[in-house]
Amino acid sequence: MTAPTDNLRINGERLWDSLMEMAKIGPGLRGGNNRQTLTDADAEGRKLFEGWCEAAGLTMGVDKMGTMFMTRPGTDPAALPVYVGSHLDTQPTGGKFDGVLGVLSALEVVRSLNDLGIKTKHPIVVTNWANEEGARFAPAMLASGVFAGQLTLDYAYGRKDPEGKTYGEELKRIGWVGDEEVGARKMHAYLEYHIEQGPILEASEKQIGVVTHCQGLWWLEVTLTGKEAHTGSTPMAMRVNAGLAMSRIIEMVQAVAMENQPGAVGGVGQVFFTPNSRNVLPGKVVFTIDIRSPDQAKLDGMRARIEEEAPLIAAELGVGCSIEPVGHFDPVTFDPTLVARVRNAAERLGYSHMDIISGAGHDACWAAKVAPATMVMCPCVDGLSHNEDENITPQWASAGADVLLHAVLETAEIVG
Ligand code: HGY
Ligand code: MN
Ligand code: MN
Repeated sequence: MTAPTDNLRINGERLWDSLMEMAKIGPGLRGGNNRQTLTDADAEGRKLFEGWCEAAGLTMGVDKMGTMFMTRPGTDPAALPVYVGSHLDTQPTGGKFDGVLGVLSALEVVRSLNDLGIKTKHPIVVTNWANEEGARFAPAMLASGVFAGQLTLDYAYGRKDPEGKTYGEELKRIGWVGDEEVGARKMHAYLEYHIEQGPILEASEKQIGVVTHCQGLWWLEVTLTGKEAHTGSTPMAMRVNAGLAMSRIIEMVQAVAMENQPGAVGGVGQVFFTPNSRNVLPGKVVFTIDIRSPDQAKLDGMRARIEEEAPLIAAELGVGCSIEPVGHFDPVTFDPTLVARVRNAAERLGYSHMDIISGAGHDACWAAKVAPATMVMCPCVDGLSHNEDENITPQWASAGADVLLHAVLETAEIVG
């Protein structure tokens, strides 16, 4: 494959304008976004994206999970497409760039190829994966997980949000149930551009992250059964305190993650108390433990320790405990050929770069199961993400999109 020459760049201003335009949809309370999957805001963002893709001459396909595939034809109709994308859905207090940068940079790659009149042998498919975040419907990367054959469509359709609405119902309600079988599409390769969501690139003063691996993850949903009782008149010795059990289990998760340093993380981001009344001890506490590591043995060892110790901690307080895995993927090694193309592109374009392991999960992790896949990363301010203050500079955004352009072109093969 011949590499493009170093003067090929995307239109950074147009990319930034599109990012700011999309950020107006599903605004958060502090300048970020709340465009959760399958909400009306998500539907509005999808329509904006669809219009932009139509204007760029792309044809749309949608699968039964609601993932959007926008195709730029190649010169060889028999050649499998190069897929380039990420996700437009956000966390409830998300930033403007997590996922969105990858989808709109993929669109910018196509817009730039149109401007430059460049044709490629392989088609290019700009992709917006449904429900990457897993904030409303667990697990994360749900649609790409079904696409990669790791999860079934029925399982995905049945996933419920905290209000008890199912994925299937909500996808139908917003009118985005596609007709394509999920996973029927075959990929020549998959590339994803994403903000790092951590502090490494900024601290190292590098413009580009050459992503070689992604750490693995377990989401363990813990249900603790205590006894509803009056917080005032119930003597301490009589309490069956599920809230106390939860706090001790979270302390244990912290200790297990710290014992597995370096290269392990563990924590809890979501808790539900029932009845969640200030003066009632909870009868039920449900929370999800999120543990991750790039090291398979550490990841599985942490899960085993937590599954063994949590019930013992609960039992000491007379609290019932059940644990259900609700999300998982093993550590991922991205395709060395594609990784080298990203690294060479950064070098050719004169951007500082370093190899990096992704701390966050991405749709690329599941795409890597069915095709050669890799990622490009840019820094983010203070390493902050999943926070409305998430921020990047236009220069960072453009540098990564330039690298994406080059890696995509080398993979899709310039013709003529
Ligand atoms: O959880 C993750 O790593 C991703 O943000 N969905
Ligand atoms: Mn993301
Ligand atoms: Mn995210």
